[in-house]
Amino acid sequence: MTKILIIYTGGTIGMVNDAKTGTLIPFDFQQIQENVPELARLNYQLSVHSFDPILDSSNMNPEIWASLAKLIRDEYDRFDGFVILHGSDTMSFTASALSFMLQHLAKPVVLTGSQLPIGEIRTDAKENLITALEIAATKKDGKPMVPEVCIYFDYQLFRGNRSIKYNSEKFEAFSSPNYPILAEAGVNLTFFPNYILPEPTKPFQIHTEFNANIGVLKMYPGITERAVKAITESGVDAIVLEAFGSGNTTTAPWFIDCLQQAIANDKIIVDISQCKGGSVQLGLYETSRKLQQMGIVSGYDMTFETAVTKLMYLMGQGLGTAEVKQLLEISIAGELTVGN
Ligand code: ASN
Repeated sequence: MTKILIIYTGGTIGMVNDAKTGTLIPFDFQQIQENVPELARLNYQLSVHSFDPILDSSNMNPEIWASLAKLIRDEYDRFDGFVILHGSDTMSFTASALSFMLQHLAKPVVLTGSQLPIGEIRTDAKENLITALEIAATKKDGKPMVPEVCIYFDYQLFRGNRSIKYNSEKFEAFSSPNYPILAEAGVNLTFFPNYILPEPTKPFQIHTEFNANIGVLKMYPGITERAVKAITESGVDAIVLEAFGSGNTTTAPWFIDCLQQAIANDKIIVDISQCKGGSVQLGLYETSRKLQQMGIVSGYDMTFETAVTKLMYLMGQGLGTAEVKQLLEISIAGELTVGN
C-alpha cells in the first residue's frame, strides 16, 4: 500500500479561534483528522508527524527548514511521498528552500494549506489536503509522478520555487507567473509531465546549511542615498536588488557608487524584477548596463522568494564568491529560465 507521511507544521488549515482574543491560533492535528473523516477512506497508509510547536508560517526560519529536510531524509525510505501542511504566508519560501535542500529528490514533497481553517463550513482545507495526498501518492509505471517540491492550492499544482502567494483573501492564493502549472484538479487529476522535473540520476541527499545574512534593496523613484546605504553598508554578505522592469535602476552617480562600493567589499548582488512576470535582461537598457558591467548577477525570472532562499542556501555551502555568482545564474532546481 502507498505510504504517505503528513508533516504538520501549522498554518490556518489547523487554526482555531481563540475565544479570549478573537484571533486565529495554531491548534493540534487531531482536530484536522476529526474534520476530515474522508482521510480514513483513502486507500493509502497515512502517518503523521506534528511539529512542536506548530506555527503560523510567519514564524518560519532556516532552522525549521533544516528540521523539515532532516525529517524527510530520515523517513525517505519508509514513505512514497510527503505532504507538508504549512501556513500559506511563507509557503513559497519554504518550498523554494526545500527545493535546494533536497537534492536529487525522487519522491513528491507537496506543500499545502488553506485560507480558511478546516473547522469552518466554507473551508478550502479539505479539498487542498485530500488532493495533495492524492498527488503525493500518484505513480506512473511504478514511479512517483511528481518527484519534486511543489505546492498544491485551489485545484492547481505549482513548482514550489516558481510559486508566489499573490492573494491574501482568495482561495486562489498562489500563482506561478513564469512557469506553467504541473497539474490541474478538476473532474480528473491531469498532470503535465513535460513541465515536471525528470527523475534524478544521483542518490538523494540533503543540505541544511544556510547563511541568512542578506539584505534586500527595493527600488522606487526618489530613493535616497541614506536609504540605499542602510543596506549596502549594513554588513550583509549579499543583497537582493529588486529592480524595475527588466532589471533597471536609477543611473544617478551616487547610486552606482554605492553598489560599486558594495561589490568592491565582496558583496554579492543579484538583480531580480519587481514585475511578477517576465525576466531580468541586464544590458537591455542603459539603466542596467552599468549594473552588468560592475558584476551584478542576473536573477533572470526568479521570484523574490526563490532569490532570497537560493542566496541563503548557496552562501551557506562555503563556496567562494565567484562560484556562488555562477550558480545564481543557472538553474539548479528548475527555479529559473535563462534567456527567455
Ligand atoms: N497566517 C497564516 C500562515 O501563514 C496564513 C494561512 O495559512 N492562510 O500561517
